Amino acid sequence: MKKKLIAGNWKMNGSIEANDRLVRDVVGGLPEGGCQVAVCVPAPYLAQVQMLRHHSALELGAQDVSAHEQGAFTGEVSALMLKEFGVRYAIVGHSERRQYHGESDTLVAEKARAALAHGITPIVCLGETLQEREAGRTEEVVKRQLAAVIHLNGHCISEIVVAYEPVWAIGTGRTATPEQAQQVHAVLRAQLHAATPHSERVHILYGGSMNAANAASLLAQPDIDGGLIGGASLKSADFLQIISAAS
Ligand code: 3PY
Repeated sequence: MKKKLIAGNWKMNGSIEANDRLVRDVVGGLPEGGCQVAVCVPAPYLAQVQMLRHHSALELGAQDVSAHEQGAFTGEVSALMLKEFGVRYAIVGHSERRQYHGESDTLVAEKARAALAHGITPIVCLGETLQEREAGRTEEVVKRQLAAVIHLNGHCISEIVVAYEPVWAIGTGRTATPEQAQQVHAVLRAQLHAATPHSERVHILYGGSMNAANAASLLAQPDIDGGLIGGASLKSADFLQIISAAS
């Protein structure tokens, strides 16, 4: 059975001083032989965290990646650049980027493709809004979002990580119940299964206010293979508690 994956999403938080303390505490508290662990940090801190994690099991992630290889794309960071900093994962399609930066399903799929082309595992985020859930459209929405990624990356779809993040549970303190989350994860697993014989390899993470108190019950669900952790990844004690629940 594959190990679970716990990835922290720091979002736009951190400072050189705070990162130093946080990463040292997390690295120092990682259980031996435990689950896979990563932190997805703001781009300016990649070099610092790459140095701090050195020789530990903590993996490094970015929070976005350009769909382009190089050139006149002011402000963008390419997969090749991330690779030079030892980046293993890149979040793509987080709802905050879909919502505030107008990222479409197609652009998210292109970003996943750019990451995969350089050996970076995209953590593809998808999820429905409250309005869509209340209209009974959850399944249709997440399947559409995943279908775009499968369409463009079908040949290596077993290399991605999927993160189901219901938009109504992001940064709100509201969490999907384990049963609600499992229901959607099972739909996504079935969709992956239809696309690749290696669907069991794909980690399907739950994200959206996963914390130290609710992690164990979410992680006990058969199709929840880990978590993408927002606020709780900024506190080493909470993050380590989630890691321990997944190990
Ligand atoms: C959250 O936990 O709110 C997240 O958005 C994780 O990506």
